Amino acid sequence: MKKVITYGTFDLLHTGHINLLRRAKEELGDYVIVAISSDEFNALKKKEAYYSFEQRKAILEAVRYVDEVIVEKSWDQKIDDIKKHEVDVFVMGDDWEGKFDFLSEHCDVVYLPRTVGISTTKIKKDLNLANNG
Ligand code: C2G
Repeated sequence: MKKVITYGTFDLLHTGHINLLRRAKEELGDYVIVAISSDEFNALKKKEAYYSFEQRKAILEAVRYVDEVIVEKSWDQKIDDIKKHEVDVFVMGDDWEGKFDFLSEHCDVVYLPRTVGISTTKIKKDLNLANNG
């Protein structure tokens, strides 16, 4: 079994997230683990998620491409996660290109093109405009 892991907040789940998860499952391996940022870690990332960790976890667990959801609590847990879960491939969108190359000692590191034109920030902005004219 080829295991893939990815990390993120995954708030207001959208097709950009889904495209990454689908490619992880269909192209990179056959078991996909998603490490979802806790609410506390989001604060460290200066990100405020609309959905709580529990809600984001429940949503991701319902995605057909996701086999397991774990929590991301810090920047420093990736190597331990890779070892503990016997991960073969680490994947992120290419907005992170190069940032996690140090993991290549432990597993393959893949950066996939981000889906253009969609983001949680854009969704919030568009909704705000729609509501406030
Ligand atoms: N993504 C994408 N296309 C988009 C938007 C997001 O491919 N249009 C990808 C990102 O590149 C990332 C994943 O979806 O790989 C999750 O995105 P975020 O929730 O924004 O993740 P981020 O806040 O960047 O957290 O330790 C790593 C961090 O937790 C990453």
